[in-house]
Amino acid sequence: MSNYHIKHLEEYYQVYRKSVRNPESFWEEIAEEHFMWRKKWDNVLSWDFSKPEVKWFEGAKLNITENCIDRHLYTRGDKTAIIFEPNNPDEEALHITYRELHDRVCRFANVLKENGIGKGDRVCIYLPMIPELAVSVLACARIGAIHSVVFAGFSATALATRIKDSDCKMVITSDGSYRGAKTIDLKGIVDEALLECPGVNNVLVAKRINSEINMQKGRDQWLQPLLDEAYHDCVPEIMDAEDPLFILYTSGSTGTPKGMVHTTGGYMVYSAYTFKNVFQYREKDVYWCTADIGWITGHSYIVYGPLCNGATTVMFEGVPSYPDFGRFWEIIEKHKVSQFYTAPTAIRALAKEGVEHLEKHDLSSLKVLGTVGEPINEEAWHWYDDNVGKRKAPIVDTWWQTETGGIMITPIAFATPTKPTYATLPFIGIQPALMDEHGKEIKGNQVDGRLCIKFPWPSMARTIWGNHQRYKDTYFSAYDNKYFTGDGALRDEVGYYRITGRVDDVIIVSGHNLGTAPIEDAINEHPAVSESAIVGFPHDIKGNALYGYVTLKETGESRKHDNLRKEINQLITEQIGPIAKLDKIQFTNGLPKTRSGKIMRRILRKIASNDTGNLGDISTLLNPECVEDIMDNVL
Ligand code: 6R9
Repeated sequence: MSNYHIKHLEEYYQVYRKSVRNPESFWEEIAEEHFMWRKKWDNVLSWDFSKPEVKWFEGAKLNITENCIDRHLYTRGDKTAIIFEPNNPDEEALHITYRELHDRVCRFANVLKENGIGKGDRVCIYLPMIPELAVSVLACARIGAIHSVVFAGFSATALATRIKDSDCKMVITSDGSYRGAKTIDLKGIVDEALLECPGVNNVLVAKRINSEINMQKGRDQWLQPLLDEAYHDCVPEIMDAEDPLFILYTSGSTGTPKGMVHTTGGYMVYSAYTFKNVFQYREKDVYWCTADIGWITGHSYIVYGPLCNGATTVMFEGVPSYPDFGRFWEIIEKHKVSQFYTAPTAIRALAKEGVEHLEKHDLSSLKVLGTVGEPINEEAWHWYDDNVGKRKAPIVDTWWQTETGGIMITPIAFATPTKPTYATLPFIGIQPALMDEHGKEIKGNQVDGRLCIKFPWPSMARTIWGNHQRYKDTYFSAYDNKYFTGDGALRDEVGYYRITGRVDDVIIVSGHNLGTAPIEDAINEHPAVSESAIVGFPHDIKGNALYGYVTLKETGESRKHDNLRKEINQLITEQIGPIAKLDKIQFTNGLPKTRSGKIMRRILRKIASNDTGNLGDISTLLNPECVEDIMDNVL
């Protein structure tokens, strides 16, 4: 029985049973057979969810970039590792072989070292989807520096918060970025962020758009001349399996973003093993994940998972709508993509444009389709299946999180029969549980509850940077001895899971997790605003859009509401980024509150979604009278 390339459902069940009956020997076998270690582990797993503390492959020594690059050099040196497809289709795509990738990563690693970066230092990467992004991530890993990639759509304030939280010494950025027909002044954003970050004394700048930018003497350096000068080989730093590999921030329901810390050995094993099995990657395949490396999907399934398997992975700089809505299909045809992994929000946006764009392109290379980021609605699922996969390519609806590091509940392509809107079965080694509100596990099928995981898996985040207590409180305190995901789920009659969405105050807009608190904080900074509450409401393309209820300080505010709306969205854009802008802003005289003063978002959510048939008991509210007023003025 092969643990890789599981071929049918029965084999899945066999391997699954093996993986949960004896997780340690199962993962030990995978780790031994498929990876390169400088020293084997003393102990496969030790764990205690009450602390919480989890260690995989303790005592083992490795460097993940040797697994992603060096070990392929003999057998796949001339194979393309990364295909870079630029924003502008007239610019030539770049094919970077494994040998070239080795050269680029080593040079970059040497530049980092020459600039004082060493093992354990944090480096913030704020780059568009250009090759330097993947290369800088790997260069950090090569020398044991901890990368913290910040999505290049975040604002200066959001960037500064993240740089400061993990005390980054260096920022890697570019002069600017292309986004469809627009350019974005990334370096300007970095300059603004760094006004607040005295700890950063080194900025490396990649040239992408050739714009005039400010280079601060003694701090900023152009990257390319340094790379040209650098030596083309770099001995990898030998890391412990439990040494941190990266920090990646994710929004919480309250407070500041959480810097999830992922470690080296377990993350490598799990991201690589899931990649190969879920997508059934074969040697000649070209795999394309449309995510940005600024999100966990890009970390695990553009960079680490594919490269560890010696795959060819596509990096796309642009957007699905530029120069027109046929761009994705054009790229699939051009590079003969076999596995295509995208988000429901992109599928809905493309479906809205009709099928004429699709019909112009040959998509016959596609074997497997994937989705991730939010629940996929039935209509979008069928559109994807009928028009993109022509009902021949299985759809893997992969549920997972920044915190989980890798795919957790998913079909395995060709092995697991798919079912629209269902993420289907737990991946090998994953032990889900559905919990009721009293903290009891709900057994059996045809049930729903809150989704927890009962047993550690290799790529789980180990802590929140600088705040282990928050890690414990957020994920391990709701239920005894279980990891709580924040999602609700149901289990159907055959044991398939369907994720029903967040049960906390995180709202997923176009696949981006947004916490309500930071957005409300931004709004409340407007001098005219007294209080605000944000909820999600269904949106055709984005999945959810944001609806804000805002109360103003003086009744009879003389300024025009439309101006206020603009100013509020401007504040949000400055503090978080344009992805968090509100679609609708309703000014109200009050917000419904419990007697303990908590805003009842549940009611506001129903009103915003036009679902006011059953608002539940509102008589216990502190101010039930405001509900009617809000309903009368709903937008
Ligand atoms: C990988 C990623 C995590 C949250 C997660 C859930 C939602 C992700 C999903 C899905 C339904 C899927 N989510 N995949 N919901 N079906 N296939 O997206 O990580 O950005 O941390 O988001 O996204 O709510 O809890 P992250």
